[in-house]
Amino acid sequence: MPSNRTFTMIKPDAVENGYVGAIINKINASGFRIVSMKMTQMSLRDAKLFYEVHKERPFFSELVSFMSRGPIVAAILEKENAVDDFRTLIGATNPEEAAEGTLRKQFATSMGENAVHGSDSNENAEIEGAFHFSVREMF
Ligand code: 3AN
Repeated sequence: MPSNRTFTMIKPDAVENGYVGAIINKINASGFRIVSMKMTQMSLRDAKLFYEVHKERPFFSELVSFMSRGPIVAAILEKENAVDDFRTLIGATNPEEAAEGTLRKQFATSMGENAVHGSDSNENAEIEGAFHFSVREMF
């Protein structure tokens, strides 16, 4: 995946709360082009694989059960400096520390249920995008 792309998921809490449209609007308004997008649900096994890097963290089992409890919206986004700019748009992991105007400030409820995922490096963006999309689903 080119380095001007990132991967995101609108997480189960935000889907349940009806925030999908508002989040996509804000992503578009912030200059990201949608390369790939779908609504899908991860199995527990999918979530464990996706978050394998966190498997030793104390919150791992809470994280994977949350991420597999309902549908998500997965997407690949394109923009210059996509990974860093998207991390800025989503805000800090803890919504109480997220800056005004960020997606987590507006839509997240807690550290665990924080509405939106954004890849933390170009390398992970590529791995995570390929986890959810085939090349035929990248436009
Ligand atoms: P970020 O998503 O901001 O990159 P990471 O990579 O540290 O944060 O954590 C991945 C995900 O794990 C977070 N989005 C959040 O859902 C969950 N998480 C992180 N820290 C905690 C925590 N202390 N308690 C519960 N869940 C957490």
